[in-house]
Amino acid sequence: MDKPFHGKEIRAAANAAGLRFALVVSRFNSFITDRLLAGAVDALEAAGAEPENIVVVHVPGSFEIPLTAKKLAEGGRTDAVIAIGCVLRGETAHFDYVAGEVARGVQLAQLDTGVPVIFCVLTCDTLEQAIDRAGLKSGNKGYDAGIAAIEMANLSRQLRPAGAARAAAKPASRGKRR
Ligand code: INI
Repeated sequence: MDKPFHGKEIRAAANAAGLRFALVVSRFNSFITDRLLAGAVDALEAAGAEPENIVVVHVPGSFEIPLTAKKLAEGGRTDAVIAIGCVLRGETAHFDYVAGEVARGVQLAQLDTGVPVIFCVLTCDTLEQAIDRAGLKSGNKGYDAGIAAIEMANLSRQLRPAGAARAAAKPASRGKRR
C-alpha cells in the first residue's frame, strides 16, 4: 500500500502451537505425495504444532480426497485440513476428471464446513514437473501448504462469530450442580 491505511487490518499469526491439523494424503503417485506430506509436516512443526495435534489420513487416490477432507472437517476436531495428491496427465481424459473433481470437491468441503481445506494437489503434465514441486530438486508445495494451513487456521479463529469464539474458549460444562 503506498498511501497510509487507517482502517482495521487483519493479519493471521504464523504460530501453529495449539492448532489441530488433519492431512489427507493420496497413495497414488506416493513417490511424490510422500514428499509433499513430509514438507507439510515440516512447516507445521517448525511453526510450533505439536505432533499429537497432527493427524495423517491415507486414501487410495486424489479422487477420494474431498469426501475424507469433508468428514475430517465436520468432526470438529481440526482447525485446518491439508489435501495432498498428485495427478499426472496420461493418454486419456482421466486426468481431467480426477483433477477437476478433486479441486471442486476440496473447495466444496471447505465452503460446506467452514473449515479451511488447503489444496495441495499437484496437477502436472509430466513426472518431471511434479518432482520439481515436491522438494526433490527445489521448492516443496507441501511446505507451502503447511504455511497456508497455519495462516488460514489462525484467520478462521479470528474471524469466528463472537458467540462461537466465547463458546470455544469456555471450559466444557459439567452439567447442573444440585
Ligand atoms: N489418482 C491420483 O491421485 N493421481 C492420478 O494421476 C490418477 N490417475 O492418473 O489415474 C489417479 N487415479 C485414481 C483415482 O484418484 C481414484 O483413486 C480411482 O479412480 C478410484 O476411485
